[in-house]
Amino acid sequence: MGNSDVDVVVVGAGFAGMYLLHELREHGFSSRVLEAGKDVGGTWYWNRYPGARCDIATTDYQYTWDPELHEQWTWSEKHATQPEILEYARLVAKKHDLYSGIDFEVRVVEATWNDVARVWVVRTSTGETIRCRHYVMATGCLSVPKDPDIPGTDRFIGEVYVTGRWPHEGVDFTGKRVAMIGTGSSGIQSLPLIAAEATEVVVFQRTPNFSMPAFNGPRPAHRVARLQGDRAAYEVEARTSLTGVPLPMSTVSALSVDTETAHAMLEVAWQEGELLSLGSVFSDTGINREANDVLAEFMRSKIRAVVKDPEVAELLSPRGYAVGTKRPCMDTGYYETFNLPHVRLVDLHTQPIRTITESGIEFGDESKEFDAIVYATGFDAMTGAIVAVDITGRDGQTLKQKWGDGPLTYLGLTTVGFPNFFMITGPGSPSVFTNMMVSIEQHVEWIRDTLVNLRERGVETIEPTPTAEEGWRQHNVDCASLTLLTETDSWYMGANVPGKPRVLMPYAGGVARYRAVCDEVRAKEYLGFVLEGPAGSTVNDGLIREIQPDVEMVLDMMAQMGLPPMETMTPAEARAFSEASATMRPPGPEVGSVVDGVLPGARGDLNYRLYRPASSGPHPIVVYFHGGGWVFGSHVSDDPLCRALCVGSDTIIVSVDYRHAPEDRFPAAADDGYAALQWVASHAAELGGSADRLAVAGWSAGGNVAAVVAQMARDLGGPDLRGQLLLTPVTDGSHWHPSYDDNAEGYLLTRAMMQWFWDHYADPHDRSDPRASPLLASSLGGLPPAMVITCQYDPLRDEGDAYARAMAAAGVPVQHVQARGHIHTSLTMIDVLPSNRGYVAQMAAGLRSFFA
Ligand code: N01
Repeated sequence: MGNSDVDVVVVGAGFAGMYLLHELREHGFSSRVLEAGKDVGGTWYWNRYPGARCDIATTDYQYTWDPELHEQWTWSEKHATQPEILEYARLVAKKHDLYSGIDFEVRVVEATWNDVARVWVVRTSTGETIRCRHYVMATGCLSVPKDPDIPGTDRFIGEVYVTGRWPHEGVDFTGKRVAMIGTGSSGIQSLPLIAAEATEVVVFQRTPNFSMPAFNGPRPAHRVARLQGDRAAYEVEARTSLTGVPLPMSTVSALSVDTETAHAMLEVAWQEGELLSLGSVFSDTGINREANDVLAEFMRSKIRAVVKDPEVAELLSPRGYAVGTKRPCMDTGYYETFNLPHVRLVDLHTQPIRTITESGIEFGDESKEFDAIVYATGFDAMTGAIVAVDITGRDGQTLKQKWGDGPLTYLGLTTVGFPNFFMITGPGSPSVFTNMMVSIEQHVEWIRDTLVNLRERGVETIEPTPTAEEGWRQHNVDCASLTLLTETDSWYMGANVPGKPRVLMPYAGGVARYRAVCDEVRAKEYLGFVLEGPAGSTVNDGLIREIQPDVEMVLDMMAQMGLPPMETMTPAEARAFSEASATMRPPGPEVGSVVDGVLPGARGDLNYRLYRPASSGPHPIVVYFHGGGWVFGSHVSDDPLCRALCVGSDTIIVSVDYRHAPEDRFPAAADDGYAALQWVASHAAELGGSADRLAVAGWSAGGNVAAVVAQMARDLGGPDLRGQLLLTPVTDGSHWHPSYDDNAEGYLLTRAMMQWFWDHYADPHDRSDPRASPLLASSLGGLPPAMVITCQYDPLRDEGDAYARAMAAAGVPVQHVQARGHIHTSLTMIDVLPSNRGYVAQMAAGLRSFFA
């Protein structure tokens, strides 16, 4: 029995607990590691079913923290077997004397936070009580097999096996009639070997899974070569990848190539036999269902090619959910097994299990006797092992209570109400979406560095703030909503365990982004945490990621391009740059027809582009003004947005150009805008629309023009407008609102750039003219109904918000939409940012509402 008063208690001696023990010792922390099994290895200690292998290649599924291991250990195959991985774990434990720091066959019964002494009090199955400052659950994501939820499981008197708790001495199925329930990774890996021995196997399948052959053999040559060439670079690439395995990022949409080409590309990845390679052939199979269908159909064709009975092949073919939304599997001879005469597949949808009996299983209208039943029915994943221990935090709240509606964590590492409590690869971290070794090492190192940091500063407790935790939950939801993951009932969603809350538990934002977040939290002095010590408490409240994840990706890409700031360009350069950028974006949806024309402006002709819906007219007409700071842009520069608004609102959009600064300064844009509106009103019928259903719309400087034109129409005798749609409009050039400070350097539109626009457009004394600053009009009453959309990370946010509020105060019906996590440009990026779809739909609905 070890010391009963230590710095850290770690639960679990799998790869996470082992590495953490090593690091704690290296950094002078006393610790106890408690492990329920008899040896190290965690999941690889328990999961001994036949055929158990890791399906991440051995080039990647290994520790990187001890470089000597690469010399001292050589993996024999591409995909290591469970015994070999266990041997590796043992070697590491022996080499680093870890066994001496681990108590085996000890379970934690309860762990309770003592807020006075600021320690965790841990009671174990051996009756010992251990006090520790920090308590770490390194219990793994898939360690608690889910309870059997099939009627009659207790009745069966034959042999019963659970894949996740396989007998250490192995099982001989020779001459036996075996029932296998479950067709996830464990079932798929074990079936061929069980069938090789048994006289009869009946596989009970509820949902077929997507599986690809492992093509096991030597380690992947290209990875071995890279490791031998520059191991350090390879490891950095793994840590900054999406999944923890270096893979090229595709830029090719699965929908951009014909089926034959798509299948040829997928075939190359298929032959590689690597779990993550199929999903990285195309850029969009993880986010677009139609693109995913290309991959799904390819995988189904593979099943049909192997399984001889077409009916069985069809039953084995997953349908109705996207590839990757359930954990994909790797197999060796799984589908071939169904060609054997003694193997039968039972589809539980047509022949459900009625009950398990003393001697067999009653299903459909059949009753069959078995000698053994193998449950490959999965785990209470991610949270099961953590809440299995009775963990009580501050104020007597248990973790189980707190997580009643789903796990809540900050970074997947910590949770509010549970000071000095850490989880390794917990819910809210990338964990099971990744190469676990990479994720484990990152978590261990973050916890280690944090404990060292706290000790150096004399801090006794660390606990996240509710704001940070809620922000992290929201960010997880935002990341998940970009994917197809939440559409499927999977164990990722907790959907495999009856009664478990349906929440996507792992973080879907990827390894690189997650690592950057964790590093940033530390660099910002533990943003989102309360630190307490004898010297008092420091509350560093805040949110670590508020920008929509897809917007962030675009910002990262733009940053990598190292473009010069626009305000350092001449207007001509800015115009050329804007036009060149427009050629790279997706075109937007098809509309019924597009007509280009010319109309008279205040001082000469203006180009316009008319977008007509496919439906029959006459339609309402929206006169649209483009963005570009009054300096650049044109009647076609917001083309994708105009198309989306046309299709979504079933209205004609007439996108009108106006004269630009600095050649034509204030009030040229306003005058042209008003002239254009008058012309459209008087030519409505020939444009295919109705003059009595007119509205204006615009984005940014175009939103300014639209707002000004609406005021001019009110004041100068029409035409009557039914509405105004103002997307992140400029409404007040007279002073910088606080959102200029919040987003000064920020997010494509900066304070400096706005300064540049204003300087080109209007003299300072003109900027308080309502034709430049509609917010400053003496009255806002009598304006048409408005929809104003502002974005959280936009210097123009506050003036847009102010305009919406001021119009509402003046009695104008206003729909005010504040786009969370968005930047000035992001709602115009049609078909680039999935997170803007809802807002674009809202804008279209706003237009429809004007004409309802
Ligand atoms: O468990 P699973 P697993 N009646 O949950 C079915 C990792 N792992 O142990 O899909 C009938 O995937 C269930 O059906 P359905 C890996 O991350 C890794 O196989 O819920 N059937 C499903 O078919 C993996 O994803 C490796 O409709 C029932 C199966 O049982 C995770 O562990 C190897 C049922 C369970 O599949 C879990 O894999 C093994 C019921 N009442 C595991 N309840 C490698 O790295 C459940 N099922 C190689």
